[in-house]
Amino acid sequence: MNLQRFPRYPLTFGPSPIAPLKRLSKHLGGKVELYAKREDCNSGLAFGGNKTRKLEYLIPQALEQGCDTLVSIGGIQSNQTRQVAAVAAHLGMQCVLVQEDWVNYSDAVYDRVGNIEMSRIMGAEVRLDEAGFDIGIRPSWEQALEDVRKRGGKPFPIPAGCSEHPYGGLGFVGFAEEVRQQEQELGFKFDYIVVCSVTGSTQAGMVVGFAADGRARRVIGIDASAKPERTREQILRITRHTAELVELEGGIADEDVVLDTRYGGPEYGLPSEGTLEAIRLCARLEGVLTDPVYEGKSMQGMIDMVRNGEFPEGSRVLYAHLGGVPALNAYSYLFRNG
Ligand code: 1AC
Repeated sequence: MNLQRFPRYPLTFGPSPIAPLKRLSKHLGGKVELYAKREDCNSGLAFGGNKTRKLEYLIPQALEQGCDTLVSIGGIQSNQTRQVAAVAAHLGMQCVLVQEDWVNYSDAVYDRVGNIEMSRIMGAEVRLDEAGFDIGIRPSWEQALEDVRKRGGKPFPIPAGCSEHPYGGLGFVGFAEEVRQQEQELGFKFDYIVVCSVTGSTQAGMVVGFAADGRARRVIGIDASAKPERTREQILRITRHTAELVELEGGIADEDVVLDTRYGGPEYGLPSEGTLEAIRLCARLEGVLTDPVYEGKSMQGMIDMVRNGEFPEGSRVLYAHLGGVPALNAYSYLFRNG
């Protein structure tokens, strides 16, 4: 596998920490050891997160092409757009963000707090758009690119979640390599890796990265799109493309993409009672916060699988915390009583 040939612009602190979730593991019966890899603490740029790791492989292209404006898209409480805004500010670039109406939810200040608030503070031009949830390429985003060109700028296109960008999967190939190094220091290997999936490139990169040591199917994606067929198709496509880019030996089979569809509902961006219970449980036992859109759903999935005995006794499970927490403020009503 050859990731090294791709230039990387450092935006993260370095390897993100791996911390045991001791009290949660004990609470769930102590037969499975849970750990978290903290992508939510991976950078000093507006709290970082999984997109910051991905952007490390996109930004060299933006710089090489002489682009002056990063243009991206997501929902109103998108983590992607917040991280793109932070990177643009950090590099002295302009930023245009399309924020579509992906979530059927409106806390009083849903479009003013959390991620979108931070993007505005960091100077991004934020465009609200009424279109609903869709992880594909969107006319609103293409229009934003065109508008930047018309006003004489040079846009660099960054699709939702970085996922449809040809290099969108590379960052999480690097994640797997980083985990392998950390495993050497820890003296053991993880049996499973649990990750939230919506637009697909986080899981795709991991599948490629862990395929290199035979663990592709140990990457358990938890769908949070509530449209899992589309998400699965996109993960598989990005996985195959990324595998080719890094010259992974052995290729990728359909079965290498494992996507659990039990926890994504009721809709993208809306938590179930089970999601809320998982968020509170992890927060109260570990002081680790998750959110109703992304990591609350993967936390719910992991907890449920431990409770159901779906991980063999003695397994070590690595939960990838991707950094969705800034959206929490936008869901304050759900937590008004804790
Ligand atoms: C859905 C890509 C996504 C975001 O933050 O906008 N994770």
